[in-house]
Amino acid sequence: MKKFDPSLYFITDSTGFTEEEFLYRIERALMGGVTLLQLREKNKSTRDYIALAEKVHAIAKRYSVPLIIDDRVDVALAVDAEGVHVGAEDMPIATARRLMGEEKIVGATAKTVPWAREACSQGADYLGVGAIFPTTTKVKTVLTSTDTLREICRAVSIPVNAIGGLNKDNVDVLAGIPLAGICAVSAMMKAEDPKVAAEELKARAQKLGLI
Ligand code: TZP
Ligand code: MG
Repeated sequence: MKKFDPSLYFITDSTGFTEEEFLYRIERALMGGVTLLQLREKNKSTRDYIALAEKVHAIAKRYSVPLIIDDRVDVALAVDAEGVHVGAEDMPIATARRLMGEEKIVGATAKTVPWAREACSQGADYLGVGAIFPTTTKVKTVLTSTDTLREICRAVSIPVNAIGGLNKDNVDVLAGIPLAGICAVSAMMKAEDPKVAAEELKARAQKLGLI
C-alpha cells in the first residue's frame, strides 16, 4: 500500500561519519519526527550501498518510516525499500516506475513547470524542487526561485517538497506556498543532535503552516 507522509523528509549523507555514528544520527532524526527517509550515497560500491541500506531500512521500519533510495533502483529492489528517487541524470522516471511497480514510491527532481508536469505524466509520486538556498551538501544543482516553486505546486497534483539549504531559521521564505513538505540534509545530519533539529524544524514548519 503506497501511502506516505512527505512533511519532514530527511535525506542522509554519510560523509565524515563512522557507520555507527551515521546510523545513530539517522535514528535520532527518526525519533525527532522525520516522516520520510532517503538514503543518498554517491561513492559506495553496490555491495556496500546494499549492506548500508539494509541496516538503515531495519531502523526506519522500527519507526514505520518509508525508506527511499536515491538514484539506484537496483539497490531499492535489493533491500525491498519503499521507494526510489530519481534526478535528471538518473534512470527515466517511467523506467523506474516500471521496474519498481505501482506499489512503490517513485520520487523525482523537478526545477521547472514543464519538467514537473512531465515527471507527473511519467508516474512520479512526489517532486523535490530546489535548491531553494545554496547548499553545502555535495550535489549538482542550481537555485530554484520560490516563485517557480509556487508555480510548480500549482501546476501538479502530486506532493511537492522544497529542498536545498533549508533549516529552521530560513523556512519562513516558503510561507504561503502550497508545499507537501520540507527536505533537508545538513539541518539534521550535521546538527549537534538530529532529534532536536528534526523537532525544531518540524515545529517551525508547522507554525508557518507549511506542513
Ligand atoms: N538536491 C537539491 S539541493 C540538495 C539536493 C540533494 C541537497 C540539500 O542538502 P541541504 O544540506 O539540506 O542543503
Ligand atoms: Mg540522483
